[in-house]
Amino acid sequence: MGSRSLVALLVALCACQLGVRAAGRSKVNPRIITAPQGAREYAFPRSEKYPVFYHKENTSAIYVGGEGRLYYHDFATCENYTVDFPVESGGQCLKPGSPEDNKNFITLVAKHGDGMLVCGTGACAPTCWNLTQRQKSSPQDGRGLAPFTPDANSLVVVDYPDIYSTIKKSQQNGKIPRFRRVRGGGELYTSDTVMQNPQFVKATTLKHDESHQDKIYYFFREDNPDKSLEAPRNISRVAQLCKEDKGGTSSLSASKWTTFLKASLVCVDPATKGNFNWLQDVFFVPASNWRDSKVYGLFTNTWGSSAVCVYSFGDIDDVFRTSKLKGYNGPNPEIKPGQCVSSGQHTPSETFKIADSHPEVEDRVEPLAPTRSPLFHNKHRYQKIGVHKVSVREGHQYTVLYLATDKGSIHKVVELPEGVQNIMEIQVFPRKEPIQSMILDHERAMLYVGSASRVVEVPMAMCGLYRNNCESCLLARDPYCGWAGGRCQSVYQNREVHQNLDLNPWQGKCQKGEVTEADTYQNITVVPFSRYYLNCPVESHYATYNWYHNNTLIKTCNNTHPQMDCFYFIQNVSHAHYGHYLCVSEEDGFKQALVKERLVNQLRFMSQKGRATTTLGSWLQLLLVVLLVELFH
Ligand SMILES: *[C@@H]1O[C@H](CO)[C@@H](O)[C@H](O)[C@H]1NC(C)=O
Ligand SMILES: *[C@@H]1O[C@H](CO)[C@@H](O)[C@H](O)[C@H]1NC(C)=O
Ligand SMILES: *[C@@H]1O[C@H](CO)[C@@H](O)[C@H](O)[C@H]1NC(C)=O
Ligand SMILES: *[C@@H]1O[C@H](CO)[C@@H](O)[C@H](O)[C@H]1NC(C)=O
Ligand SMILES: *[C@@H]1O[C@H](CO)[C@@H](O)[C@H](O)[C@H]1NC(C)=O
Ligand SMILES: *[C@@H]1O[C@H](CO)[C@@H](O)[C@H](O)[C@H]1NC(C)=O
Ligand SMILES: *[C@@H]1O[C@H](CO)[C@@H](O)[C@H](O)[C@H]1NC(C)=O
Ligand SMILES: CC(=O)N[C@H]1CO[C@H](CO)[C@@H](O)[C@@H]1O
Repeated sequence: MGSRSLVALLVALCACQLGVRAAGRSKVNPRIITAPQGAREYAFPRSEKYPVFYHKENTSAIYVGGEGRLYYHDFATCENYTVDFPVESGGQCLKPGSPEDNKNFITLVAKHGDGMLVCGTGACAPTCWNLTQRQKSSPQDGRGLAPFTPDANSLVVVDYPDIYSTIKKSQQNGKIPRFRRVRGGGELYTSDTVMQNPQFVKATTLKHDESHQDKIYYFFREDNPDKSLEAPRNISRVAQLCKEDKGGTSSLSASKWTTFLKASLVCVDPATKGNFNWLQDVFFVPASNWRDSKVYGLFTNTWGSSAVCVYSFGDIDDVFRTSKLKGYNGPNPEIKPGQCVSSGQHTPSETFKIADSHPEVEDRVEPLAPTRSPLFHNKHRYQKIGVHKVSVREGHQYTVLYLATDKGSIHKVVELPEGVQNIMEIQVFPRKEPIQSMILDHERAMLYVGSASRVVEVPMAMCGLYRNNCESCLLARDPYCGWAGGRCQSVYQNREVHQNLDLNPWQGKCQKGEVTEADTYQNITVVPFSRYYLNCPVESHYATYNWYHNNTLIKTCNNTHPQMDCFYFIQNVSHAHYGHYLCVSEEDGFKQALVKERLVNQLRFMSQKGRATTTLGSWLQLLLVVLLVELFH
């Protein structure tokens, strides 16, 4: 940690001793943020190989499940404690191979009723505990809720009192993965023939208009039954189940879901026909009408590019309700496959038989109308997605995507009227540690980002980065920030800030009367008929630098040489040359005002302020420029 970061420690409100990498160092070009402003860090006492994270919305605390131990840390109050969860009964590993088998890795920390549910591998004897007020209950059998050894393909959804899980209940290998209801309204599982080698991504429950229509949706990848060479090997899917499913009526089907259907998810770029077939992560965005609830799907392709496709649950429901079943040409029974029956009823066995042998619908789920194409795609290999809605003045709402890269950083991508814009890269961890978890607190506008060694709480609004510079504040097009009272403020502090999120040009907004900005332009007096140059420091080869005079573009520097700054020469200063000059850098859509100079006519200015004419320093600079120009010719 550099000395400047140490200074920043003093700024932190909370006196937690452990490293708070806050505020302070902001690079000159804050497109890449290495020390997120206002971020707070909690480093675990020891590093954890398979950490799991739980954060309750609108609190400032995080729970971390590690090996045999649960950590609790409150970023606001510094309250912290640990609860030990040792292996209870010596373990039951059949083939104790790796020493890891003899440990209790916590794999689930979730809210359940009034308390918490904590489950772990228990050395091949999955075990759960209730945790209330730091007190753990006696251990319970956790089979189906925790795996026997840490397993990446396990998904558990707690929708109290129901719990759904994809974790196998027996230690024997070779079991086909299933999606189960393991707690609540009776145990059910998926037929072994309805999915081919599934890899589960995420699941959610969704309330429909009537409670017997409530559904569970889960997203997964599976092997493509089409084995032709040009077909992708993996296929991304959404599956539906009725929450009130009671299983079949025969002894063979009594414990099987009878309302399972699956559909393919399409995410294809229409311009290149590029197919993003590998579903990496999803994020659910609820709406007051369930049909408008959305799922943001993050897809990658074999070349390591990513795309985000957005689907509505209304469209997903339409596909399941109206599509033909793939390969089924017989008549439809009265209760159609996938249809939820009234509370307390069973799906007729005729319906179940058809659905069980034809679990896939023919129609595919396409992204939102009207474009039915990806929201965007780019060359990064993203791992996780989070979506936050930020409300700004006049009731407008903007959608901000947080995308975790495979290099320990997070991209902040804003949906703007003309398309998405990547406005910031936040390097969360000092040594590019992989991001294991990214949790959003929508209410408090915070991100909780976890690695194997720490959790960092990062505010979504980091407006101080824009250096209290009106142009930078507006140019950034960060919906969390705006200009008011001479400062770049967060919309959570002041809803009435000025922003630049619509399609209107930003030029001039900073001089408008209502924007009470201290005139931060540096006044420079220049003699008429003299030579003058304006110098904009080049901070990045990849950036483009633009000089504006009275809000009109006058010069662009591209592919800039690192030693060669972006100059603008005025051979012979005339009246038209006076006024406001602004240099703006732009990199990956991130714009920032770097130099602001106001050229004033010496004679007039002297009479007003009596300030000195062009200083010796600027004459020396000019000399240097002339020399440099000569050198490079
Ligand atoms: C944990 O809490 C104690 C007080 O209970 C405090 O002294 C300590 O600094 C806290 N540790 C962290 C890492 O915040
Ligand atoms: C979040 O917490 C704050 C303070 O504890 C409270 O005032 C607010 O109502 C809470 N918001 C929600 C949506 O629960
Ligand atoms: C744990 O909590 C759940 C729900 O709150 C309850 O049903 C269960 O009986 C509890 N188990 C123990 C052992 O306390
Ligand atoms: C530059 O001059 C203008 C007009 O005289 C004045 O309002 C402004 O404060 C000056 N700016 C600086 C940075 O001194
Ligand atoms: C600058 O412009 C003025 C008027 O246009 C002209 O008289 C003068 O010779 C010019 N000076 C130089 C150095 O070109
Ligand atoms: C600068 O580069 C951008 C992107 O490479 C290009 O669109 C633009 O036309 C270039 N401008 C100039 C003046 O070369
Ligand atoms: C720019 O503005 C200054 C002062 O507002 C004025 O003197 C000058 O003529 C303007 N120049 C152009 C090209 O608009
Ligand atoms: C990207 C990709 O092709 N991933 C998987 C597709 O499915 C096969 C077989 O299940 C896996 O081996 C690949 O890793």
